[in-house]
Amino acid sequence: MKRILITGACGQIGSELTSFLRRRYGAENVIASDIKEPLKDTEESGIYEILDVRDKKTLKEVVDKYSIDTLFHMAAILSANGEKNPWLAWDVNVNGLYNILEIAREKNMERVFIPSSIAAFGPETPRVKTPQETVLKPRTIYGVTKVIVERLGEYYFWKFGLDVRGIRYPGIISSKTLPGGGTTDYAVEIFYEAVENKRYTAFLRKETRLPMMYMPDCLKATVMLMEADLSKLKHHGDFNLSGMSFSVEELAKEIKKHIPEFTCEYKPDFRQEIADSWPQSIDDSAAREEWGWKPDYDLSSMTEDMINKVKEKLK
Ligand code: NAD
Ligand code: AKB
Repeated sequence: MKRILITGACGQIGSELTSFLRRRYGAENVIASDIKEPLKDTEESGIYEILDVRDKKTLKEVVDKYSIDTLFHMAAILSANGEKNPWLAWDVNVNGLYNILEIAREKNMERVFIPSSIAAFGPETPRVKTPQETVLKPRTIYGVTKVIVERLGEYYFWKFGLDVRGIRYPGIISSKTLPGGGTTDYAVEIFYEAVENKRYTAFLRKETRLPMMYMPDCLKATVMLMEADLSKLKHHGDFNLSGMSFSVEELAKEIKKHIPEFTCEYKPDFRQEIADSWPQSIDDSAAREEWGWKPDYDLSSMTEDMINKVKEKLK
């Protein structure tokens, strides 16, 4: 992993991953890209390229210009936005993915990271402690594209020897960049509203329980998997990963411990059906056995840190 290109570097995960990888591997070795104009600190801390992953020609030019040998492909359309525009979700998540895999194959790249999601599961999947090997019959276009990510990545591994790795991320909670149109976004929005207005209206029912993870654990897991010894991996692009699991009401109660005046209302919208088709908790024993995964944050430590960070940000 000498020269890294990140796609989707302005997103919720991409923005923090860029800083994390620049600190770890050297700013000059981590090129950030996105379809958007750069975030201020992403541009100031290293090289930035405007890049649409559906445009294979420009992707190839950027890869050649910086002699890229490793890709972190974070560009995607998430679940809620995907249901509003399934055609765009297919175009970015599948045609973009194909360009990434083809360029990585053509350039004989060392390693490629492509995230999957708990959205790869569906209503027929066991919802509690969802096993590593199970039914993948998602009902969202986003979930369908994530199954394609997993299966096509695995195909390139076996057919062409391309070292493709990936994690089925749970909902990611973070304070730097707002989430980009998913179903788990409530678990970030609630902190901003609690700190600013002491009230929040959730778009999911209070008993809705989903698997979640705090950003420091997400970054740690991503790098741990990318640095893992390939010979120890039995899985490649589809690792289950668990951080914590809570209902909307449990999160609201935890926030109330820090902000006693906080109240939460529940007005479910179209995202409820998506959440109801996803797991409530995840069995990540394969990640623990194959690359030593263990999270640092639980509901209580994440909540305390998020409140402090959001308060600082909104000062
Ligand atoms: P995000 O929506 O916050 O960011 C995605 C970025 O991709 C955006 O900055 C957007 O501008 C960019 N993008 C969109 N179309 C593009 C295109 N055509 N070309 C280049 N860039 C484009 O998403 P995120 O939360 O940072 O997610 C990153 C990855 O992790 C995605 O694959 C997502 O599916 C996966 N994931 C995220 C979560 C989560 O909770 N955040 C959970 C599971 C999986
Ligand atoms: C979403 O809600 O779409 C994402 C995800 C879990 O993949 N956060």
